[in-house]
Formats: sequence, structure tokens, C-alpha cells
Amino acid sequence: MAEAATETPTSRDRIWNEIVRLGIEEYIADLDANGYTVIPPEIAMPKGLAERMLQACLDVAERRNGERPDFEGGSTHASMTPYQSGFDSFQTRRDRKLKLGLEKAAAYDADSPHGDLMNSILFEDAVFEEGLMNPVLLAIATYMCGYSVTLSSMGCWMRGPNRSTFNLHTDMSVPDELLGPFPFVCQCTYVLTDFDREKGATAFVPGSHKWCRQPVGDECIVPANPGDFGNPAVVPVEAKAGSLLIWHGNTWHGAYNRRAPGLRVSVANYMARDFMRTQEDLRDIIPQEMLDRHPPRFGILTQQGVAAGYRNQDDGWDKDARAEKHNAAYAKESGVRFRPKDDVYN
Ligand SMILES: O=C(O)CCC(=O)C(=O)O
Ligand SMILES: [Fe+2]
Repeated sequence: MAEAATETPTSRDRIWNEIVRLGIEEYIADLDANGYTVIPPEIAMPKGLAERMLQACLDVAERRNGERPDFEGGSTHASMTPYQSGFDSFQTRRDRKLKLGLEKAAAYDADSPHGDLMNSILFEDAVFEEGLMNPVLLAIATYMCGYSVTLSSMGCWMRGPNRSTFNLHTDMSVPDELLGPFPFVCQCTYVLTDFDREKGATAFVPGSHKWCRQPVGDECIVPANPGDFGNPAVVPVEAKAGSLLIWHGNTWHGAYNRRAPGLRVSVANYMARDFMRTQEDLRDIIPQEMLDRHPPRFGILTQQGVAAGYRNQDDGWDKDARAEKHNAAYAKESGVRFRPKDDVYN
């Protein structure tokens, strides 16, 4: 496909030209048609990025959980209970289980479809900054959510063999009336171990991003085997370790359980348009040295260009001034008038 050719390129033209430069047009077509796409390792994660990111994730798990994950066998993460998985540190989980007492804790003894979700990993290793600044990830996130896109959260999903499938959902927690065709969010997931049905692939309903509604009731169920009770339109994604799996915020997705031994590891970069409330509050906690080692776009991605959320008039002025500084630096670097009136996508 040809480059966009206009005398004064809009940001739509610019991002299309970047997509052509990177040679990823076919994946954009796939994303538009199906609501998700897999960029293969040689394009998505060159220079050993996947191996380095995987090691960093195993290190994070070891630091947070106090034991090295059993990568080959998956025993440390096999059939985790819901209280073990998800949103708490290992210590918090243990405390919560103690507080709940044995009787109530039994209610948590079911098999979790999620495994261990380790949130807020950006500060854990510089490789996660590198992943965020990957030109391929940025081109697709920009295509979806504009040049002012921000990182809403970055987390590592680590899962061992388990029994439960993960229910279908969209990544937009809003009522159907608010789901439009333009993505407000997109999920950019680094696949760090092979994904297929046996290995617990992400599950998708192709084309569901166009329906602009949430799945409900039985249609949320991912059938463990073809023909089992659940949504018959679900398919497992096939992706080699080192791929970048991207989906539109409206796309219905969940996951198959992992039948193979060993760990399934991925890093989710959840990207959101800049007017949205983000999952992580990064704005005040990014150290200056971190900002200094990257071009201005890193500041935009880490919410430095967002002024909203002031506490009083003075604070509002301060936040405006900081945002303006970052936005101006980014506009100068990129030449993109990315905020606020450039075109409908931004
Ligand atoms: O486990 C998966 O593959 C899906 C995770 C998920 O729902 C997400 O990252 O938004
Ligand atoms: Fe999701």
C-alpha cells in the first residue's frame, strides 16, 4: 500500500506513513478486520528484547513472591487460587488469607483463570521502558488511540497449568451506549512464551470489536473444548514467543486454560487515550532521570502531558505548566500537532 501523499500531512497521514515505513500494513488490515493481530517476533521484538523481558519478569516474580518461578514445570503457578492471583502483593495475599480465616478462605480455593498478575512493573527493569518505546508498539497504539496516547498500566501475567478458562470481556469498562467504533483503549501484549490452545492462548471472538457492546451471560464463556458449553465463535490465538499481540478495546477476549506444563508469561501494555482515567497514576512518580534518558514521547506516554486532576487553583496552574512543557517538547520533536484540534483521531 502506498504512503499517504498530502502537502500538509495530518496526524492520520503521519501515522500511516510510519506504518508503511515499518512494513506492518498487513497487520493493521488484520486488526481492522478482526479486532486483533499478531506481529511476529522478527518485527515485534528484535535485538533479543523478548528474552531480556522474560528474564526480567521472572526476576520480578522472584522479588515479589520470594521464590524463583518454576519456568519449565510451572509448579509455582499451577492452579493458583483466586486469592493468590490478581491484584495484591504476595505478602498482602498471605495476610488477607490469614485475616479471612480458614472457613472463608475455603471460598477462595477454586482454580483461578488469571494466574499471578503482577502490576506496575515499569520501574522494575529498564527493559520495560524499552518495550514501551518500541516503534512497532507505538505505531499501532498511535493508529488506535492517537499521538497523545498514554500508558494506562503495565503488568505481567504469569500463569501455570490450570483448569479454568478466563471469561470473555472487552477492555472498556463502560455501558454499551458508550462503546463506539473508535478505540478509546488498546491492549498491546508482549507474548513471552508460545501461545496456542494447549499453552493457554488468549481467546478471541473475531470481528466482535465492531459490535460495540459487552458480551453477556453464557456468551462470555470460553469453551475448554470445541463443542463444550459456551460461546461457539471463540478461537485461540497462535503466537510465537516474542510476538506482539494487539487488540482493540472493544474486542471480546478471554483465555484458554493452560494444559501444557510450564509457565505462560506475557506483558500487557494497556494504552488509553489521554482524556481517560488511567489504571496507574504515573504522572507524579516518574523520576527525572527516567524522563531524561528518553525522547519527549516517553513523557507523554507516562502521563506528564496530562493536566487534569488539580487540587486547587495553584495546583492547577502548576499542572498546566508541567503538561504544557512536555506537550511542547513532544510537538517540537515530532512535528505533530497532536493536541487538541488536529483531527478527529487526536
Ligand atoms: O489472559 C489473557 O490472555 C487475556 C488477558 C486480558 O484480558 C487482558 O490483558 O486484557
Ligand atoms: Fe482483558
